[in-house]
Amino acid sequence: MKKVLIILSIISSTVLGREMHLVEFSANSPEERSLISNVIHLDGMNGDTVFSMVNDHDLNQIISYIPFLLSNVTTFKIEDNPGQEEEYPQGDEKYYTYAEMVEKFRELEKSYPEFVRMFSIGKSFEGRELWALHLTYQKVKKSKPGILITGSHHAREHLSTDVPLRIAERFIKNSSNMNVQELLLNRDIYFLPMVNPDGAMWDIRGRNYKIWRKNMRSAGRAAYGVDLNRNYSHGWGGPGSSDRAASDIYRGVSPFSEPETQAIKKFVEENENINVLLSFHSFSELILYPWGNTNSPIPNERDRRAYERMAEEMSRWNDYRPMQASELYVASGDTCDWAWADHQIFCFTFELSPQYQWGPGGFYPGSEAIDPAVNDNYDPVVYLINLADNPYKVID
Ligand code: 0X9
Ligand code: ZN
Repeated sequence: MKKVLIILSIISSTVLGREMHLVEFSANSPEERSLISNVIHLDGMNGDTVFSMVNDHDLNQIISYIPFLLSNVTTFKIEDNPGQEEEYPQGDEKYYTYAEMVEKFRELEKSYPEFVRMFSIGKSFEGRELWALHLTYQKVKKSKPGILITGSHHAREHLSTDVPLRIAERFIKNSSNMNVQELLLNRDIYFLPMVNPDGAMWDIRGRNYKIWRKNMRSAGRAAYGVDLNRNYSHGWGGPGSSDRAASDIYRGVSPFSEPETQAIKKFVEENENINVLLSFHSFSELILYPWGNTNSPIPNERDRRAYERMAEEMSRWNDYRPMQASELYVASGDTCDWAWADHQIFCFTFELSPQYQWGPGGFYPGSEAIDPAVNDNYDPVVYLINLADNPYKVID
């Protein structure tokens, strides 16, 4: 019996009793940042200092491979999970849990049946439905250009669920507005606010944040998780991703090895009308576009001009900084590299607010961060919905 208990506590300690380390580096060039992002994932930067919250495994990797860039380490104890309650910690209850999101979808579908439909694109690793909203007048049957807007590939980036969900809600409630009417008649608009519901709900379980990033794929009984934003196919396995399961940028055993990314792949393949994709993440206030896995720009000048113009226009509303994703750091297997390379879908990653916050707090900016982030990003989303018929119209 004792033996069983010891084994169980070892297994659970790999999931529960964790330490996370705030590591600081001095690195002022994209080259130096990419040296770091080859080993771990980066969370924020301020001038020539960058930082990341890493687990034990990743700290060891840093010490082995890039000790010369390391300037400081502060260790945080992640509290053990005291219960099963899937609710946000006190003060943050305004954020949508998975159950609340499903309820909200039901309510919107019921209130606006002519143009709101909820549907699932598949199931997560733990078996949760991956719920999406389809906004379009169902009775108008013609081919319509499509757009997909996603959130929470990464578990701890909860704001990236609330922003698309609340933007969808505002858009629906604005349906008497002429411009919104027009778009509901002429576009297929898809919102998928929680790509990684297992990870997101694990991150809040017991009302304790766990700074969890990946999905909940497990080896035996211990979750190690796959970084869903390293699991797409274009350039999979390249720089800025890891083949080690314990790494926070673990890419999985093969491209699309995860049910969550597989479901997105299948959905996009089945809906060839999707021309634009927006993937919400947090944080740093950035607008990122391909490529992310190489410093080379995308090859065609016309495409590049369209991307740059779109990013510039959107930054006027949200004041986020536009850049090629690899300029932040090089990372392989992300959503946008795949969407662009395999489907010629104009794809942006938005890193939401805050622009900068030292330590783990950037992922948990409190409920007061929700409304400003929704306000800042409503117009960029409507702009992209509009452009889905022909993104090149921004330069033609
Ligand atoms: O590293 C990521 O997956 C994204 N940042 S996050 O802090 N939300 O994890 C950025 C992905 C952008 N793509 C590349 N830099 N390749
Ligand atoms: Zn992210």
